[in-house]
Amino acid sequence: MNFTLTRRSALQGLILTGTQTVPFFSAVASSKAASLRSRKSIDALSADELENFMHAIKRLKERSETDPSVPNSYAFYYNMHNAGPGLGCEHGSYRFLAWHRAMLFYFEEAMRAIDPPKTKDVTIPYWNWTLPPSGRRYPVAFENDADGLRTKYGRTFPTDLIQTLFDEDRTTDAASALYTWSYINGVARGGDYETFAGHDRGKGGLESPSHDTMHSRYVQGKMSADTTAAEDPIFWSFHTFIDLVWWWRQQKVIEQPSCTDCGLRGMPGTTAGGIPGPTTIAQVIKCEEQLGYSYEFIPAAIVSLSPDAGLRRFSEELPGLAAEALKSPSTTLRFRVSSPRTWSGPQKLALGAVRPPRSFPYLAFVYVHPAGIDFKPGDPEFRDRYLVGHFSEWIVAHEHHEGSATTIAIDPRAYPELSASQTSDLQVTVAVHAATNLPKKLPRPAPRSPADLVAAIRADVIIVGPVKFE
Ligand SMILES: [Cu+2]
Repeated sequence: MNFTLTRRSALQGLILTGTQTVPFFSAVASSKAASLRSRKSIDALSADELENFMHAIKRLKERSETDPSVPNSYAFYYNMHNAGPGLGCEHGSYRFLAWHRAMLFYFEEAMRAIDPPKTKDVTIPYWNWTLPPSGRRYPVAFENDADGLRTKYGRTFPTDLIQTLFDEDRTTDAASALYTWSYINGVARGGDYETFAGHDRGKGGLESPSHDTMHSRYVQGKMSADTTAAEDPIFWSFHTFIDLVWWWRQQKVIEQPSCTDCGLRGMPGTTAGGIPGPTTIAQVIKCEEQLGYSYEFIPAAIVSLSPDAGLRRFSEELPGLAAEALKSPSTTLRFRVSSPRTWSGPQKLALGAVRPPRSFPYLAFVYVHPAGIDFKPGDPEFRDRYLVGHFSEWIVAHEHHEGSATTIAIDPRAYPELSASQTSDLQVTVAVHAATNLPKKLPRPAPRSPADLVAAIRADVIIVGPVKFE
């Protein structure tokens, strides 16, 4: 066993072996053939597995009830994430996926250690938020719904356990999934590592828009801001699915970020069970070999990777998202752009300096239409023809506030109306929709009307041009 890996030997290992990783959890790795732990969908758990998971969360919560600073309690772990600028979670960089993978590992270890033997085999179940929910809006296990649970899992659960997974600040309206697996799979398996996972200048394609949108628009409440998100117990299952998507990409390609400082801040270094835990990115690259877990996962659909995959329009790819956003206050930002000289191949539309706001999360849709055509987002035909993409932000109290360019790829073959238009002037209309159900601790109320939103945008500055085809 080698738990005293030095940075030097880790680096040498990386240099010598290229994309291979340094074995870290030798103890875990050596016994993995016998006991590789498995993370399952929360909807696929047996009644006993669900009860043990609920029980572990409940006991962790009880431990922090009188003193939130007690080590290895529920508050201890949510504070690892929610600690605020410069301290807690990593967002907006190549550390995003690795940091959250490490945090989930520590949390899972804490659940297993809290009350064995009942909790000794618990793993964090994931919430596959690309599937229609088993409850009204979430997996039924998170909905404080005794009848729904009995129907799904075949028996009753104690009321206090059911309530353990619920958070009353969440939005609870019935809804279907916003993102399809086809879309997430495209994000996971297309592009290079930086495009997928993030880089030193900002977010990758998994973090934004889908991760951000799910935090602030789908779940809302405490999940809308990085300083409160992990208090909501759905956070752990939500992020375990993010981790699964990275793992899914890794079934095809194993990569490491090219960082010089690969440390992960705030990691305790020792798990609740007393074994060494990861503190660097290099220690969390391979789930099975380094951390001892894998995923039980079957994609929702066999996803075609044919060259025609890029032909889908936004409205076909994410049909629910655009329709859902129309329900909340919105305002538009307009930009004139010159049409590309030729539409002979895919085009990139670059939106300059898209900044995270400080006081409210938003979801924004980008339309490109001939200047003479009215903007009609409520008209499905208009959306189908001219809606080309989206971006979103939740509330992140972090250092990264300079803004970065967001580029949206447009395949002209999917938008014949656009490439056939004779005009050399195009209108880019960005419809900004504010999320409304925000954490109670925020200083300013959420925008509730388009006028509030305009004021909030002025105060916060979301987008500064230029907007142009590249
Ligand atoms: Cu998150």
